[in-house]
Amino acid sequence: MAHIPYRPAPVPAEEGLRRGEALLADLDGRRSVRMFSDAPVPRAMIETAIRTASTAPSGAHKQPWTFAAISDPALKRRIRVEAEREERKSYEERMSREWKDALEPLGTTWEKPYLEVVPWIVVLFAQLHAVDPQGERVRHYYVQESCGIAAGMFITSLHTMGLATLTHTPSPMTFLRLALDRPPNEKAMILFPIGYPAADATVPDLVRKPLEDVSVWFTG
Ligand code: IYR
Repeated sequence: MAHIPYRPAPVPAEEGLRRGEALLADLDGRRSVRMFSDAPVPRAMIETAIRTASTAPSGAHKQPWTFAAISDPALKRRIRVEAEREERKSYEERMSREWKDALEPLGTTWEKPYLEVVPWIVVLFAQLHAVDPQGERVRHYYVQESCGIAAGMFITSLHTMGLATLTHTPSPMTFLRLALDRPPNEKAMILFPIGYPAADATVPDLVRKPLEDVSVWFTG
């Protein structure tokens, strides 16, 4: 592949820090939301968030992701019914006492009414490998890492547009591949309900770990 010059406009450190602090303040205000408004969200905003996510770095630049965007009410209903069927089994039979205790402060249950309230659901599928036009398997690398980074950038984009979401992982998620008719090389990784938060939405009063608890420094 040809290499081309990369000359982003220089940012003086002071200005850079100011920008970083502004982004931090904005992202620190982001919360995972489970209470949504049914107010419509323009398709262009979902497209922008997907295009933003797709700028993420990825192993060997394979961009091993597919974002499935759903606004069809019948499909949202099906996803809710099937997600709740799995979640109910998880909460009642599969999750350990320790796991349920860890979730208790968040107040989550197997019920997911928001899956039908939101104007959009986006499912992030990780492409475990690709298939070329001759039907040959093409390897993908660091698929989980690449998709994880893309997911973070997707969430950041939604937040900056004033939208709310939740990283929802109904488990197992195989029903999503079937419901959305995706090929066997794609594995559902995260389901994002997307919309504006409900006017009376509440979120758990959680606290983020301070810098000292999330970093170690080696400065010589
Ligand atoms: N997937 C379930 C359970 C759940 C698990 C974790 I870890 C969370 O942080 C939140 C929920 C659910 O969506 O309810």
